[in-house]
Amino acid sequence: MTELMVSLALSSVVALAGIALTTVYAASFTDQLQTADLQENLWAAGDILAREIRKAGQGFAMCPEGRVQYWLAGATHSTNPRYALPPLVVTNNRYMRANGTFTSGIDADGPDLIDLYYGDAEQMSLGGDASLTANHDQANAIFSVSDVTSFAQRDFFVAWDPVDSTKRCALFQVTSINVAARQIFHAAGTAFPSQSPHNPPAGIAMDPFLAGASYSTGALLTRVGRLRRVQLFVRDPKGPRPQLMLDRFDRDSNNDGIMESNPFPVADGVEDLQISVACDRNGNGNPLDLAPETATDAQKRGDDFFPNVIGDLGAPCYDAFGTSPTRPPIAAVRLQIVTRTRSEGAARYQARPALEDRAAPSAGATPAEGGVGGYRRRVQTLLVSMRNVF
Ligand SMILES: [Ca+2]
Ligand SMILES: [Ca+2]
Ligand SMILES: [Ca+2]
Ligand SMILES: [Ca+2]
Repeated sequence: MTELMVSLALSSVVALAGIALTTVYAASFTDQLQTADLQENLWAAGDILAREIRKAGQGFAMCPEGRVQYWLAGATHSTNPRYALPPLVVTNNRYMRANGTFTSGIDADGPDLIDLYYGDAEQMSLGGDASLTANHDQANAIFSVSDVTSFAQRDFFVAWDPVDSTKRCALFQVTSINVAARQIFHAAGTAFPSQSPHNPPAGIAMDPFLAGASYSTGALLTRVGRLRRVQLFVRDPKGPRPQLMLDRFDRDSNNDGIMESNPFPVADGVEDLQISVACDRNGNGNPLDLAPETATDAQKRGDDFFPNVIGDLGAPCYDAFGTSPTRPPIAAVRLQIVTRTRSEGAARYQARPALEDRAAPSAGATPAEGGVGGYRRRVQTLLVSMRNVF
């Protein structure tokens, strides 16, 4: 009997020890996994963002300051000639809620969203330039060129004049090709693809980006291929499962030539994405005047980065549809990314840090909202210079 009790007691001790050991081991293993995820998600998010941002403006580098006039589908004749395609557009405080809808954009406490526009590199490498053999027939939407073999219906292309710098770049979409006559058509309208919503109606003056009515013999058409729009943003930043999302706008379900949203997650645990852009806004010739860490808010309001402090001075760069073409182009983008662990551990960690123009969470914030709690966090800062914009 005594032997049995001793034996039972011993096996209980052994079993308990086994359970305790397993629990400790599991906690440590989960902790290691979460820490690895935290770092991997941070690298993944930074890598994807930097790679996409470097592509912004690809295909338009020959245009003065990377600017190309673009007919924004649905806009009116009076406003449209003022549009140029911005390689990069940052929307401050805009993110996707857990239910898939977006904040209004005036939320004063959230991650930022970025839109990028560029030509598809693979497509571009297939073809070179074609030069005009006659003046642009704008009334009939015809470009007569030396060679049409590298162009295809639906391709985007840039018209520009390497000799006459007063004639800026403009973006068109091929609606049909007459191979025998070597003519490229750019009909405007909504019957895609025989008409394109991205083409200006015939007879529209392209000022202020074109000083003259249109392009003359000798001007060039450069093939862009597919026009890409890529959007990156955070989903559910204050909820249980924050993620970095990417949208390629690569779906056209109703075949109207206007690409539709189709977002998917690219990195887990991304809780904040703060973006500020720089151009030579203070006019000293240096597009990257950085405020030092010790700078006051007033000094950061005067530096080249925007918006890197609460109440920063108004958008100074060429950074959105319809902004003045006299504004300097964006020279660099600064990204600040925060990742957090998937679940809360027993230990208590610091709150989400204040970054750029986003303040630290308020004292009453829950751990998921960024407050003090069991989520571990990591921060990365990246400075990406623009490769295709001058
Ligand atoms: Ca911001
Ligand atoms: Ca569509
Ligand atoms: Ca400067
Ligand atoms: Ca600033």
